[in-house]
Amino acid sequence: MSVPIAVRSRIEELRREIDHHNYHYYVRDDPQVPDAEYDRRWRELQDLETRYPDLISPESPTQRVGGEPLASFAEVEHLVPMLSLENAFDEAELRAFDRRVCERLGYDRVRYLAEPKLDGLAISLIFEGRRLRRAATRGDGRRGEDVTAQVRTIRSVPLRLRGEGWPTLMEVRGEVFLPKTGFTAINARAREEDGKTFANPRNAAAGSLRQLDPKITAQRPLTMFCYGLGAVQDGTPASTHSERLALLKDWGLRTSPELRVLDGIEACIAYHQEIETKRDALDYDIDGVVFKVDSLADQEALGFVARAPRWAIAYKFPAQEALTTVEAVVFNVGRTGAVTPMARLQPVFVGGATVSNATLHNLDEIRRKDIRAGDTVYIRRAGDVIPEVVRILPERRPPGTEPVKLPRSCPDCNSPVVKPAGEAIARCTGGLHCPAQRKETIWHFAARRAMDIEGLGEELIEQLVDRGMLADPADLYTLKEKREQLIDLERMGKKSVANLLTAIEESKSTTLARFIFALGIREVGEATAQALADAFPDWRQLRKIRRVEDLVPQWGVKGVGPETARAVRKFFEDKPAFTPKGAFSDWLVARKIPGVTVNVAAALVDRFETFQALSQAQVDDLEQGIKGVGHKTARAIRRFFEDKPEFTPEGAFSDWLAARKIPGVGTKVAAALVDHFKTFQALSRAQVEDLEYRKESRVPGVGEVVAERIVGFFAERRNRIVIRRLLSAGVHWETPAVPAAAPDQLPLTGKTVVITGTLSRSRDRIKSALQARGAKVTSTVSKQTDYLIAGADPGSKLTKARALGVTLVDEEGLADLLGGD
Ligand code: 0OX
Repeated sequence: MSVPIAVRSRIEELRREIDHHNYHYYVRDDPQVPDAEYDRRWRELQDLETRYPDLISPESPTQRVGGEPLASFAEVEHLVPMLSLENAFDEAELRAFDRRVCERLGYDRVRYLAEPKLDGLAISLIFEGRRLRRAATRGDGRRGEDVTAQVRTIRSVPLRLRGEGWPTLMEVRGEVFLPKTGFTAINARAREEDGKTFANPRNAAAGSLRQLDPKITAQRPLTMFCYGLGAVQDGTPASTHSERLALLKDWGLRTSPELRVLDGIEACIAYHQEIETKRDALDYDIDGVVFKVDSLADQEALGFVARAPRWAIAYKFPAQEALTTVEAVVFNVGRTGAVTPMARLQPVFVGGATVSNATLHNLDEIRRKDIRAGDTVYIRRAGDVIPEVVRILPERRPPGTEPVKLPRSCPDCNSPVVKPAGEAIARCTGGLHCPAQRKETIWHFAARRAMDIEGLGEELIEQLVDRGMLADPADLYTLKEKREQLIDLERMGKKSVANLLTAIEESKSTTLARFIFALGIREVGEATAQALADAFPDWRQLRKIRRVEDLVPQWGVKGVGPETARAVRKFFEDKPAFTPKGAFSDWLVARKIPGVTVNVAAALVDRFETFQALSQAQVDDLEQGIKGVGHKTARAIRRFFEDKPEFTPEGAFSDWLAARKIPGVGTKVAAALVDHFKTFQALSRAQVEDLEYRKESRVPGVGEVVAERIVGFFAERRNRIVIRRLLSAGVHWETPAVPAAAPDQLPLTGKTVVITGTLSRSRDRIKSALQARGAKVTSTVSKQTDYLIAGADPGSKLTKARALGVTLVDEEGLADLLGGD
């Protein structure tokens, strides 16, 4: 196919542009165009290459990921062996290196090139002219593995060099690695997919590069910093290592952004310190700093010993990982009540310090890593981060170890510890009185959005608690009796003590919502506290709450969904025949007495009529003329009754119901229905809405979980004591005029209200306003409904209400109903 010249040059132009943007994006970290611009060019190039496949060349940016998975990696020989580095582990060793270099060269001081030592994989690239021809792993230094297809997927490795003046052939040496952020992302994905995660970025980089299928490598955000050259043919003149690296950078290879040329050893020591401080902030793992004599002539003069050059050294940081054993797993309670596990370790020197504790984060993490007391573990201490257990060595686990268990009660206050299903964190329920949580509780209580005690900051609370002057929020109101002690506190002048005491006094006058929020009930934020205060303007009603249902009322029967509810309703609409005898008969069948079939049961009930009579019947009586009952069945029945089976009319009713084969009604649901409605009559009259199980929150934002927290909080005797002390110290708020009255005297007591359609206020708000006035708010219109509050687009509820003659109320009418509120 003939290709128009214009297409040829457009393709070349697009490739150049894309290479250029890749270079700025991946090598210089400095994107030049928005992603969309880049994508547009990319798509155009792809389109043209699809239309003119003859023009596809291996150097095209679209061809980074190509080819089939390899069967194995081919072994290749390096043109010049890849050397290794001598190590220095302390300053003295580094100084000794510098002395040796100076002596051999006959100088007082030497210029060094310095850069961080990457913890990745050493790779050698071969460029012929501008073209990348081969990439190989270090291997044993002489021979490595051909990973060209894999390395071509690394965006910061150019397939064609930029600029000009490249040698006819050169080996570029550098380190391929995975940035920390990429490592986190890969592991997050692996955790979701198959749970097999990498222990560290180095392993992840190695695992990614050693993929026979380059398509997999392409999905890993690997990158490469280049730090030197191997073989060079017809090289460009450069007299120093740093000039060489500058050339590599101009040609589009990535070099370390931390590269520095330093004059003399003192500068090297300072640089090492500087990088160590920076270490955690770098987005890649490093394990030291490399120093190289900068002058190439001096490098040559120094030469090699064994496989290591005399002109370079790695000054390593203290190891961040070490092996030790877990002596015990203990639990600590944090300021917020979080109960967190810690490993007590056989002390070990790691990352420059002795470590004897490591965080275990939470129980799920312990399970995931399967950590037990007695295990040998890798621990990691990076910078200022709390040491953590990386993994265990299963092969070193001694016999008789036990999985870690969560303590049942708080180690600090003995209150129960709970771990809600689906949450990682276990918590102490001690709330207001747990010593571990004191500071946080008091701080929250005094916060601006809570009781708003000005001048009571974290630091002061810390001091007051540490000196035993405060143990819970109620103690704040007796602080005035300790005025002298307060003045003793550091930095507390008389005036600030007076100010603090005034602020505490003033905080007594508050609002109910603030007070509820200040109690620090878990999950009860400001909005929920406000909603609770609206729904329970009378605090005593809230305080009395003992059951989740008081906050989240339930209707209908558990286990009955809408379809079952309709099926039950339909069943009873057909007026099924129900007699106590029939029920008794079904009860008998359900007992599964050998030989007692439906017919036999019916015959037995026909003959004996009552449970009493049948239960006393002897084998002889049973055998006499009952159709289908032989001696064996008669004895089985007798034996059954000798065990004194429990018989109740409800039980029989329930068995009757279960035997009716109503869709969705098995023995469990039947029992629940009977338990709820008790009699046939009541159940047969139940409407779908009486049957269907629903729960509805009475207070916006308070679902079952929050309700459980509230119930749990008030159930704790010690919390109630603190509250009583707060109130008797004089904490008070204004109770709104409306419903301070007893519930049976509220304006809407006894009225049942249904809300439908769209109204100007949220349904939840209207509902709580109605409830605050004593109304019962339900969700379905029935004969019991007194008012239907109908907003815009009311739907079927309005039709039903009209049919039943229910009073209809619009927005305006609602305002009247709420007494102009
Ligand atoms: C690194 C690194 C490793 C190689 C042999 C002589 C000098 N891991 O970051 N090696 C070298 O150079 C050595 N430089 C580095 N930056």
